[in-house]
Amino acid sequence: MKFLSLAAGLLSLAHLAIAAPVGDVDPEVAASKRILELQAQYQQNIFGAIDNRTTGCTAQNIQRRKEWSTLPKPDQAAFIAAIHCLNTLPAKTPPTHAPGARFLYDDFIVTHIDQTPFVHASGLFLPFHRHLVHLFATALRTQCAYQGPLPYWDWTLSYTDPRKAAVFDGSEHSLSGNGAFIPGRNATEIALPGGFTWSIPPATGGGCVAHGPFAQGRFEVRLGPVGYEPKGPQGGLGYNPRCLTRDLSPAYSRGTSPTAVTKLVEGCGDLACFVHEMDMPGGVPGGVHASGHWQVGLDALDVFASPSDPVFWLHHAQIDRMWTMWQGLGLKERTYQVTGTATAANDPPSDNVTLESVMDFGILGDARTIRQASSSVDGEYCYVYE
Ligand SMILES: *[C@@H]1O[C@H](CO)[C@@H](O)[C@H](O)[C@H]1NC(C)=O
Ligand SMILES: *[C@@H]1O[C@H](CO)[C@@H](O)[C@H](O)[C@H]1NC(C)=O
Ligand SMILES: *[C@@H]1O[C@H](CO)[C@@H](O)[C@H](O)[C@H]1NC(C)=O
Ligand SMILES: [Cu+2]
Repeated sequence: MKFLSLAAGLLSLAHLAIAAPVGDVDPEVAASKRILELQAQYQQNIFGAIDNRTTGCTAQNIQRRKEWSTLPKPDQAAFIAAIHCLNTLPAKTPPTHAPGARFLYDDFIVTHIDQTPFVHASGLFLPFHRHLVHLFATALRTQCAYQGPLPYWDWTLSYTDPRKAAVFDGSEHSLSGNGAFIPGRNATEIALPGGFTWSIPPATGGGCVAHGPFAQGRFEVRLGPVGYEPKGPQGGLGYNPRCLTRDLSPAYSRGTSPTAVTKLVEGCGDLACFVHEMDMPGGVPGGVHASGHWQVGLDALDVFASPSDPVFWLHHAQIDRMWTMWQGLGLKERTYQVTGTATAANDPPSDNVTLESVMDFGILGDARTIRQASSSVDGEYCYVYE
């Protein structure tokens, strides 16, 4: 691991030297441009692979996932309405397992809580979350008649301050904005996979989300917290109704800068580097995955129950976009790579994963192997990021 991170560091230094020539080119501006080029190359490779197909996933039927701000306004409204809809249909989770699960939306949180010890900081992280996002997208469509593209949140666009993100502008066409500012709060000590804790200092909010579709009174969080105090009853599976809270943090949004993305997507030649760079760049917790959660704050900080905040789905679509782009820049060699073990931070120790390693989705659906979740166009998935 040490050797890998050193190698990754050297690679990324080499990259910076090329991307920031003598002069005053802002490396973040250069990296933003580079991401567009990488995105175009990835798309070209994907369409090159499926162009001649007449069955399965074809250039005609492929679903296009879009950045929130480019989603047409009626689709934004329909997406928000579909999330509210999932919060009115009855849960399938038996009350004996999770007495706090009342609605279909909660089923997703329960599976995420139950699987957290296996699917974070492990070889199952990327494939598990890809399939979870797919199941969520499928539920929006089949249970709640959402017809539009699945949105993602490109946090590089607002890396200087998440309060500038379209997804958080607080309007009826956003996922609501910041939590109300509460002065004098303490840091939140969060439990990370593998028995680590991490201290998240207070930022610009801290209270209930006050405006928009998920404001207090219009949206309820019921499960958790599991990953910080005060914890919810019954290991976070009990009934703990409360408002959605956020604490948007410009300190942590720096972790999702354009250069963080080019380092990850362009700087890594194998999946071991990619996963390490995504979660522990330089051996320190952080990276674009954690920084996406930490810049939102509070409910989103809970490694177990973070799907409570609807932005979870857009963040994880963006994480999946990173993996999909990386795979798409080397489809043949990269699509079916695996790395890591099947437990968080390998605690307790477990075997290295293989393509046949199985992931459990609880009440949401049948188990899947890593192989089944590896390609965005060869198996049951058929989507491209625009
Ligand atoms: C698709 O078909 C064209 C025309 O027949 C051919 O030139 C090209 O090599 C094919 N591409 C793939 C990926 O099979
Ligand atoms: C902050 O933490 C201290 C020490 O644990 C505690 O005494 C204090 O009440 C806390 N303040 C708030 C606002 O929770
Ligand atoms: C698991 O993978 C690591 C990293 O590739 C390797 O060093 C180790 O030998 C593997 N363990 C087993 C039991 O195969
Ligand atoms: Cu997760």
